[in-house]
Amino acid sequence: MSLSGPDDPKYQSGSPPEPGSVAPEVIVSPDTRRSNRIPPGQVRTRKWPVLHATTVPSIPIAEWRLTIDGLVERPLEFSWEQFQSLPRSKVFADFHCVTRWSRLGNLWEGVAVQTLLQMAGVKPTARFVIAGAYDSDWTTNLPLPEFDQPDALVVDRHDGELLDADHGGPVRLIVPRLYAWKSAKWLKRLTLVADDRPGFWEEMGYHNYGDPWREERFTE
Ligand SMILES: Nc1nc2c(c(=O)[nH]1)N[C@H]1C(S)=C(S)[C@@H](COP(=O)(O)O)O[C@H]1N2
Ligand SMILES: [Mo]
Repeated sequence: MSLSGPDDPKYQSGSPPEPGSVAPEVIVSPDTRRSNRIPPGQVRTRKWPVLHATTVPSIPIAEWRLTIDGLVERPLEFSWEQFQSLPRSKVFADFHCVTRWSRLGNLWEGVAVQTLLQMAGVKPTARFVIAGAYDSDWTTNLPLPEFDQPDALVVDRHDGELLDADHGGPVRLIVPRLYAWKSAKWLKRLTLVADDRPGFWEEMGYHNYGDPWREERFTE
């Protein structure tokens, strides 16, 4: 089947794409198999809202780099061409924003986080990941166990289309198990660290962990 985009009338009115309908090579995010896919306090949107803290950075593709560093055996840096030549993966996942919208049944394409972690070789002392982005000093912090999952992806395509700049293109992170603010847009750097370091929204009072199923929205 081909997944419909947010502006497709079928998507607007119909039920969300089901995990059973995706191609066999697509990794299915386990939360899409729940009988109720909408976490507590969330409402389904058929559109895809755009949300970020400041402005959309412009990133000339010739200058784009993705770095993986910190507590790894082999620090990595990819140019756009190098990133495009990596083994590719597809993930079917739901996307939950803490401002209470959920966009169900997204088909994400890119390079699996686990592919990158295997290439870099994670040191046993690593416990958290800091995702840095091209919108100045924006970061978000993630626990390594939720980051190091088969459905976490560094993506450049969504529902068959190149990811546009508003939604984090050329490349963003997708971590379906956590609220969407942990899915860094305009991804620049993944740094493995031993000690946690709250990121932009976490410093502003968002929950440090961010599990939508436990409604970890804000720090008490
Ligand atoms: N670099 C960066 N990534 C970011 C943000 C941001 O401000 N900067 N905002 C986050 C928030 S709060 C949300 S809800 C999602 C929204 O993604 P979308 O605009 O593609 O819907 O991106 C997340 N990733
Ligand atoms: Mo958000």
